[in-house]
Amino acid sequence: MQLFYSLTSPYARKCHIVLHLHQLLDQTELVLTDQFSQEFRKLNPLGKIPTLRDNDITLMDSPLICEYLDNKAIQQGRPSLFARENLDYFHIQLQHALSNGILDAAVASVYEKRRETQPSEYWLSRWQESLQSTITQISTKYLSTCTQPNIASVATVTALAYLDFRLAELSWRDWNTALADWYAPFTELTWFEKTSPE
Ligand SMILES: N[C@@H](CCC(=O)N[C@@H](CS)C(=O)NCC(=O)O)C(=O)O
Repeated sequence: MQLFYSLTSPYARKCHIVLHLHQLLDQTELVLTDQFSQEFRKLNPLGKIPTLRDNDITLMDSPLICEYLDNKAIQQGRPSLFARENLDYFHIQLQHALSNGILDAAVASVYEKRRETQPSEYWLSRWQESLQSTITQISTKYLSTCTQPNIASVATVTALAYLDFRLAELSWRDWNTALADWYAPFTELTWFEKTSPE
């Protein structure tokens, strides 16, 4: 398999973490990618990172890529990170989706701040409001445990790490100390350190 990625893409980092947790790294070539390259656009017409290629299938969109990797790991005898056939399945998918939503709002804010013209205060404050309310909802309703990472905890950790990396001025820990306490131990784990952009 080949994972087309960049060191700073949080969506790619989530897939990279799944490769670590599922011990699939030795079956995967990590290909550093420039999203503007025409070669890459032939592979993924959306020009979005990450993209996964495995034999004759090419997948984009990190939730789909993570699910594909999870399938592969199950076939090799490892337990699912998606809690398949479990009552928690939809709760876990919901936390995954909310965490991706944090990434979408955060990445959009970063792009907006890089605009050559004046960034839109309207959009920046809308995205900040989404970040703040989603962090509260995840913290009060969906937190999964640190001892057994699953796709939900991986996605939330990835999203919070991206806020630290690109939007540290938001000081998200001040919005929710419970989530900050939950997050802290993850930052000591090997898979967190080995996939860090810094
Ligand atoms: N929904 C996609 C989002 C991927 C995405 O937006 N990736 C960014 C990098 S962080 C990208 O490739 N941006 C380039 C662009 O939008 O042209 C996913 O979950 O993989």
